[in-house]
Amino acid sequence: MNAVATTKNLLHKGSGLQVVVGLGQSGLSVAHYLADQGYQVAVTDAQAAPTLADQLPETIEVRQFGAVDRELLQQAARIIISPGISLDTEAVAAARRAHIPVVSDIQLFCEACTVPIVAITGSNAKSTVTTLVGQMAVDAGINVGVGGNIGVPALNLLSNTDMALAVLELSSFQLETVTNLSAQVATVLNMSPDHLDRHGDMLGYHQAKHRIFQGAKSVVISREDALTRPLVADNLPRISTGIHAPDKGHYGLITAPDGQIHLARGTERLLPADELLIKGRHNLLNAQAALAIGELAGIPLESMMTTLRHFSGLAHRCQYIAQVADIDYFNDSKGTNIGSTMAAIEGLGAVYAPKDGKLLLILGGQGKAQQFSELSPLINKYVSQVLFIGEDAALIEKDLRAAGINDDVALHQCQTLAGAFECIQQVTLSSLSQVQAVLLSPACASFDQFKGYADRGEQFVQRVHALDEGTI
Ligand code: UMA
Ligand code: ADP
Repeated sequence: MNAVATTKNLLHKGSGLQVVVGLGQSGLSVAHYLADQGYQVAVTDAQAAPTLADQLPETIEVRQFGAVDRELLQQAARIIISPGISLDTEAVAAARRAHIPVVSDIQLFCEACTVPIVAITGSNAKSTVTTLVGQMAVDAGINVGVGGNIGVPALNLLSNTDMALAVLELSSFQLETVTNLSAQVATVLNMSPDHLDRHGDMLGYHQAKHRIFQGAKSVVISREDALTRPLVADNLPRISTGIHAPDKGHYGLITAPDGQIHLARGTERLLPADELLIKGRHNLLNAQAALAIGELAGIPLESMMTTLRHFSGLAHRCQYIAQVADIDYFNDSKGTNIGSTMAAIEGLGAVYAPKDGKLLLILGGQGKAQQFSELSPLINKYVSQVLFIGEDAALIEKDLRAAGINDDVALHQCQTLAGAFECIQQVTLSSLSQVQAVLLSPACASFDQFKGYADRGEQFVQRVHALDEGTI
């Protein structure tokens, strides 16, 4: 289809032409939503034949595929951009220079949504906390919609006309084009480097994330995140979370005289950490965040505590799989950056250290140009065996050695997950290894050897079960 010939005759009717850029899940939801509202809609995508094209409403006739169509964008009254597409894409940048508004599906959602919105972002833990808050709402009898970056496009939630609360996981990509979200509760869970290729630097990444607070009616903030705190207006109702004992009305951790760590609200001990099914200090922070968000959204504490006691976490996130020959196995395949792997080592390391136990860590895959040396101090503290797999295995070992790895930490090049399991069988035969837990937390993308993080995690789990059954 010729872009110029097709688009030059378009008449801007009513609110004008709405151009959807990107035909993935969010683009498709936007196209349906706007067409249903009677808008004149056009769609463009860099792919020549996007697989979702046959799911577009028939009323959408202008479909410019094969490149993001500069000419079409220039005719737009408004551009709705997909999160995976950078604002710096040439055609989009030109439209912005021409003062054509560029928004995301989240902007359309928050303008249309009449029920309170809980908005959750952060570098890590978004899906875990979003799911937990959603489950807390369900268990409290609230008709809740859960969506956003977690996988269900936000606009699809609007089809539930009985929805009383919307819980959204939001990425920095979705937030960079959102104005005045006006969430009932907004939070930035934590910040560590990620997506710098899109945002330029940490400042740009922070700025995108912090848009979540625009117009917020209440906030949950982390006492560990010094950068977020000053950005939140003083007069907003707020609840904080953190690793230390909390002030009145806030959440934190209290260590009892017997050494047991408790989740706490003010001076009230809510639950011993041992009674949570999700393990690791980072998950204690996630539990606090969910409780604080739920409290500000009006969910009763007692009901939330019941949900929390039963929440076993999401697959592939520090997920306990099984105990085989007295060794616990954890699948943290979603640990795809250094920040998440540090949380996993620290969180699980602290569980086994008091029992003189060490971790066996499987690292590696596609390294995304990260500095793996940052992992060395935690490895020295909590890990006795590191097994490397994947494309960047040698590079990761080099980084770790350059930063200094203790002599009592053994490093093994295993190439594949199969190789890693052979190594596990040898290493764990020796009680000298001190290994009490095996942790797959690769700190890398998986696409060199797997279809994605889920495939990598599933293959790990299959091997653990095979080990248990004695079939490998
Ligand atoms: N496209 C272009 N030009 C480009 C890039 C992409 O035309 O330069 C087109 C592709 O050809 C494709 C479409 O855009 O047809 C894909 O759009 P998209 O990448 O925005 O993907 P969606 O299917 O719309 O999914 C998006 C989120 N994806 C991204 O942010 C990359 C999903 O998050 C989200 O679940 C979904 O919307 C519903 O809200 C995924 C994700 O990876 C899980 N998120 C990142 C993360 O978690 O780290 C941020
Ligand atoms: P996201 O949706 O932000 O990617 P997930 O809940 O899917 O977050 O978890 C992604 C990774 O981050 C997993 O490896 C998980 O174990 C780790 N993680 C979970 N909570 C935290 C936290 N509070 N701090 C750091 N890493 C975390």
